[in-house]
Amino acid sequence: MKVYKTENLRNVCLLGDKGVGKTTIAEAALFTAKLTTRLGKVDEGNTVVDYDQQEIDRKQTLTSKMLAFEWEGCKLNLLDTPGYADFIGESQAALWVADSACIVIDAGRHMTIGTKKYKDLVSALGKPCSFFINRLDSTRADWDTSLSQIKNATNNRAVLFTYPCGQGEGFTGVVDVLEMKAYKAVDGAVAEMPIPDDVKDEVCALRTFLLETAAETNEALMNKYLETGELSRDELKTALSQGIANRDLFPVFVGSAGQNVGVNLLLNHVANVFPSPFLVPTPNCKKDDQDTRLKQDSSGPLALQVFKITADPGLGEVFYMKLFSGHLAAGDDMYNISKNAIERAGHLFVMRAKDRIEVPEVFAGDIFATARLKTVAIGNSLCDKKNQIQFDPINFSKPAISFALLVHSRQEQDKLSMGVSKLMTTDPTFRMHIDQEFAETIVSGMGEQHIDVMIDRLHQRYGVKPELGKPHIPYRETITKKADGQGKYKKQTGGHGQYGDCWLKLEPLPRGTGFEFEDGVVGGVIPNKFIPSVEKGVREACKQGFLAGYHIEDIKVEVFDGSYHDVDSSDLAFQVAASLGFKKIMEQCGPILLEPINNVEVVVPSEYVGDVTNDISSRRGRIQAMEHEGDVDIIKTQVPEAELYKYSTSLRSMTSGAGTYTMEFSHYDVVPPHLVAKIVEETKKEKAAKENK
Ligand SMILES: Nc1nc2c(ncn2[C@@H]2O[C@H](COP(=O)(O)OP(=O)(O)OP(=O)(O)O)[C@@H](O)[C@H]2O)c(=O)[nH]1
Ligand SMILES: [Mg+2]
Repeated sequence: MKVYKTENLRNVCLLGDKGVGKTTIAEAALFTAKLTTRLGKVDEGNTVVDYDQQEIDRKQTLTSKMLAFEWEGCKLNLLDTPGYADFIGESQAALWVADSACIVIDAGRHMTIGTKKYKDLVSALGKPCSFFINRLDSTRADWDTSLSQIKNATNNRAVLFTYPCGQGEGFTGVVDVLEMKAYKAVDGAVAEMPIPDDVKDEVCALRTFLLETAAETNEALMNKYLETGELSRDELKTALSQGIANRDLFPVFVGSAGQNVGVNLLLNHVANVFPSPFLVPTPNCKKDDQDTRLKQDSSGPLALQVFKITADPGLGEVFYMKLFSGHLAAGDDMYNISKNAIERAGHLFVMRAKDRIEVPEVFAGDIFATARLKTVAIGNSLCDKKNQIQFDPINFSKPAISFALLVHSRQEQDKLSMGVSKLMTTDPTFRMHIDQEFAETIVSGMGEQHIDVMIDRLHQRYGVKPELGKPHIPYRETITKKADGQGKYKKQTGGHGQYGDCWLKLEPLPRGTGFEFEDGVVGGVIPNKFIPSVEKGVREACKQGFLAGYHIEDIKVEVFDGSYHDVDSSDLAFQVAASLGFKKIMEQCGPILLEPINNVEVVVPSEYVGDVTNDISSRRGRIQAMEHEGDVDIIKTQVPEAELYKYSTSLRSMTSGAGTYTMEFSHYDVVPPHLVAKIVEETKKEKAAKENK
């Protein structure tokens, strides 16, 4: 492949709801560019793009793919992404480095809530955006409805660049509005055909509208258009590119990727009209302590950002980067500002799904991959050490669901820890931590399907298959009443005996205080050296719990009296005495169970508010506030953590995938009495099962 300069690069990210045909478009693009000899089908598991076995088995895209190919004098980097919400991190990273998005819509389903979410992602980054209304051949196709919804979503700035000839069973082809040429598919290959009479008038009117739109971008162009009624190709191209780059214009394409109709025209316009990286500024970065956005220009300073890491059986880790500014040749040094380390760019590759094509150099705006880097993580910025530029971190959604991973041996645990940390380097939406209290490995991800895919990967790549469990709820215990009493430990077993005796007073403290210990002993009835032993015994007993084995908190313990023996008293004897006494006194202190309560903020389209709030109530949640913003509602609520297991899945099914939520720990509160017995019993059963293992 030739080396391409900035003006001839086009980085387009295909986004859209699951199953709308993104991968089929990418596949049709490769076939049209004669890089494959047949049109791959997702259903038949023979696509170049969804090459991973997990993708073939599930018939869906799981990770973003970069597809570099040459078209009309340009290098197109198409980025195919997964549509299923669990894998949104892949879409977020791909969009970050793209210079425009193409949102794919199913002409039978229109702007679904999932589609709107992707549209919002593009708007939030201020990137140029186009649409492809796909599946025009399907019986449910109604492209007019799709188009009017797109117009609504873009403040009426969406314009058809291609026009369909019929739809459903009557779908025969697509017309290029600018070129006034029509195309159909013959055995999957693109063939020209005459423009059908019944669409001619409409296409002419659209062409005039496009010319007027282009002419309106500047006065000289408008004057020329008014005088001659035409614009040159270059004038049209420049004006439309600028309009798209400024988000004044949202091109809309139509077609059937399944039949390979309309994809060639999308590629033509991407090459000829879509903005080159020159017209699209970089993400925000810090340069000389100032926030700025750079021009994507090869004569600018070296500035790269890593957006994706994959594991390759031959190469090890493969690092995908965008060269946002400057020029990079194989063998050049790069300074990883995020890690303060120099890295060398060895071989540079342009990627086409899993195929690597080596190139000697890359220019600003290009996306490429390299290997054998030592310090680089997703989001890291690389630059010249003497001219430091650090990009903002890539916006990834926060994990929404957690599970415990259970294995049965030390050896499996080692494999698990290693596998999970490797997977974490390739997926920033997959996290792990060890819960010290229960000695559990807890993983978090975007949803059940995400976790399921990760478990499969752990099995396939690292040979460990953990079971998924519900993470333990870190309940706590506390007391409601004051009480005091004696703890005494006396043992005479011939020779040296054991003697410890202490009087303890227990009293409740305000929620969140923790543990306090007071030495109220006077007159040396317990020698000073044994007071820490009493405290240690009490603390140990607090850890062991009283009702159900959970930590006892928000309690004050005072040792106020006792006795000792010159020979038999020891550190251990006082620890045991304190612990025994503590447990005895607890019975009179009205012990209760506390549970963690989380602040949960749910964002849903207004039509689902009723269902979501009812569901929150059934989860013992308390609504704190409701806010209305545009067509969504924000519900602020507090819900016990125990009721939030798999909440992301329920919320998604309740809201057709549109609802999102964030949560964080708020405080501990009393478990309602009718639930205590059940929790105590479950905990005891679990303990017994653990001991029997
Ligand atoms: N009839 C018809 N079917 C299509 C068309 N495009 C795609 N399909 C089918 O729709 C299904 C989903 O297509 P994909 O290309 O996998 O969709 P996707 O958007 O990549 O899906 P995800 O990767 O899950 O987000 C497959 O069965 C395709 O064969 C089309 O133009 N017409
Ligand atoms: Mg796909």
